[in-house]
Amino acid sequence: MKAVVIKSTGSWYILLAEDGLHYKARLRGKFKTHGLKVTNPIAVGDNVVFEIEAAGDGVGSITDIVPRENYIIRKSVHKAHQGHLIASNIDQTVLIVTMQQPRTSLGFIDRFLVSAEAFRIPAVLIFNKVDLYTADTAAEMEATIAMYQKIGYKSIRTSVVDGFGIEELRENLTNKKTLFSGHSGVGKSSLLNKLDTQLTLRTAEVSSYADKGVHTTTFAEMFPLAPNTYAIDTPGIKELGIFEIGDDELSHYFPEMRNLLGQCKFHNCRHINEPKCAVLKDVHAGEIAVSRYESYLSMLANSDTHR
Ligand SMILES: Nc1nc2c(ncn2[C@@H]2O[C@H](COP(=O)(O)OP(=O)(O)OP(=O)(O)O)[C@@H](O)[C@H]2O)c(=O)[nH]1
Ligand SMILES: [Mg+2]
Ligand SMILES: [Zn+2]
Repeated sequence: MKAVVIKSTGSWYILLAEDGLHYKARLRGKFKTHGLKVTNPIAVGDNVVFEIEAAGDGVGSITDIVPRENYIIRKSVHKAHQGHLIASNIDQTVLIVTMQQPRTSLGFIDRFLVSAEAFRIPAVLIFNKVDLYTADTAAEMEATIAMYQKIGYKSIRTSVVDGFGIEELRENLTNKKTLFSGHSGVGKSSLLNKLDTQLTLRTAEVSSYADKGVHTTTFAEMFPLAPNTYAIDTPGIKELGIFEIGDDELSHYFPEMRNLLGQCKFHNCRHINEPKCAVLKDVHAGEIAVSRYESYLSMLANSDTHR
C-alpha cells in the first residue's frame, strides 16, 4: 500500500495510507540515502510503500521511498557534516515571525529565506501576535513587511488571540503542503490549533525571563487541515543551517541581487569591495536594504568555504 509519512519519532513512523487509515510502521532493512548525508533516512512528507507485517498487530513495514520532489534539511545538531531531514515534498514554507515575545531578527529571516531559495521552495512570512504591538512596533513591522514585499516576499499579519488574519492565512494554505517554521514561542502550534479547532497541539508560554519559547513541539508532524491541504508543525528552530551554499552562489539566493546578475565588472564579483559592483551601487543608492546586505555579508563570513 502507498502512504505518506505524517510523523516520525526516530524509529517509528506514523503513516496516513491511501485507504484513509493511520498505520504505525518501521523501516525494513537498510535504506540508501542516495548520497545525502543525513542522520534520518525518512522524513515527514515522504511518500512510501509499506506492507502489514505478518506477525504484528497491524504494524507496517516500509519497503520503499518514492523519490522526493524536494526536501528541507538542516545541519545535524549531533553530527558535523551531516544533515537532518525536516520534511519533504512540500509546496511552500511559512516562517512565523514575531516582533516581540520572542523577537525574530532580520538576520534570522534572511537566513531562512536564503535556505528556502536554495531549496527552491516558495516562502511566505507570517507576522504573528499583532495584538501585542504598540503603534511604534506596528510601524516597525510595516516597514519590514514593505521591505520584503519589494523583493517579492508576501507577508500575512495574524493574531491567535483575536483571530485577525486567520482566514487570509487559511486561503494561502489551501491545496498545498506547507511547512511551518520559526523560533520557539512564535505561535506555530497555536496558529494550527486556531486553523483547525479539532487540533489540540501543546503550546506553552514564552518565558518572561528569557523572552524565549521552551521548545514545546519536539517532532515534526503533518496535519490534514482540509482536503488536499496539509500543514507541518516543526519544533522551533534556532538556525535553519545554510547547507552547502558556496560563496559564489550565495547572492543568487537574494532575489534583489540575483536581478543584477552579470552587471558587475567582474564576473566572479563577491560584492564586497570590488570596483564597479552593481550590488554595492544599489546598496549605496538605497535600492537594496542595508539589513539585507548585512545579512549577505554575515552569511559569507560564516559560510563553510571560509573555514
Ligand atoms: N498575544 C499572543 N500570544 C500568542 C499568539 N500566538 C501564540 N501566542 C502564545 O505564544 C506562546 C507560544 O505559542 P506556541 O504555539 O507554543 O509556540 P510554538 O511556535 O509552537 O513553539 P515551539 O513548539 O516551542 O516551537 C503561547 O503562550 C501562546 O498562547 C498571538 O497571536 N498573540
Ligand atoms: Mg509548537
Ligand atoms: Zn558585485
